Amino acid sequence: MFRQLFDDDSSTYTYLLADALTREGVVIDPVKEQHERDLSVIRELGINLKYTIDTHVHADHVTGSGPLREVLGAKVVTGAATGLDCSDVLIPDGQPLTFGNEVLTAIATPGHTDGCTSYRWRDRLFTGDTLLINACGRTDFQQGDAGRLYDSIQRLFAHPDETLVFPGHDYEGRRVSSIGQEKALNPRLAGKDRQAFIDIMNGLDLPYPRHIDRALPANQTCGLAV
Ligand SMILES: N[C@@H](CCC(=O)N[C@@H](CS)C(=O)NCC(=O)O)C(=O)O
Ligand SMILES: [Fe+2]
Repeated sequence: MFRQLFDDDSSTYTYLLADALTREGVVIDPVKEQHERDLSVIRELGINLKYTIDTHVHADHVTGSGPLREVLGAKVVTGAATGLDCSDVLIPDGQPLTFGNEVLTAIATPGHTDGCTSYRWRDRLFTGDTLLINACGRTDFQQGDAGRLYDSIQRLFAHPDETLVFPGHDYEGRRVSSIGQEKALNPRLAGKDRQAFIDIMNGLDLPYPRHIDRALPANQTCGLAV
């Protein structure tokens, strides 16, 4: 079972994955403001939520993970390098997470933040903000490091071209891409070497995220205190 949900305010994608036989499932990157929506989808599909996973400590919205743990008893999963006290599972690179007969595998992909983690499930990758469609997460705050991000994206690019890419955000309504498409078309990466990528990232000059001052402290407690 698979659903891609969207938060309009932060342009965040939330993913719900479940094993159709056992109904055990996981959610990736829930948004606190969408808590009631997420609960109703989970209940409508009869999913027993085992894990709520944050691909990283978000700067642009408050996570819904803590609230989902409170109501449903799911365990909160974040990348080992986040070091978050509120996390139940600090997942290292390569570690599998099982739900029913399904397996999701963590891939440490630092660069946008140092704790960023992507996940592979079947034919698809959930890339968080490491790899966005025709773009990637910024590297100008939260321990951002363009060189590390380039190296992490190369690990994602090592997957077969037909692997689907489900990003953490899209600001232009695109929902899914593939490794082959991003290799060929992503303007920051296609035909660019590591130094060219670093130069592009260091020259982006993006505006300060609207919700960062409230999101970062709230996400240190997995979204429970705002
Ligand atoms: N305009 C948005 C921007 C948020 C933002 O900076 N998002 C981060 C991800 S947490 C990013 O990397 N965005 C990439 C981009 O804007 O190109 C806001 O203010 O919330
Ligand atoms: Fe982010």
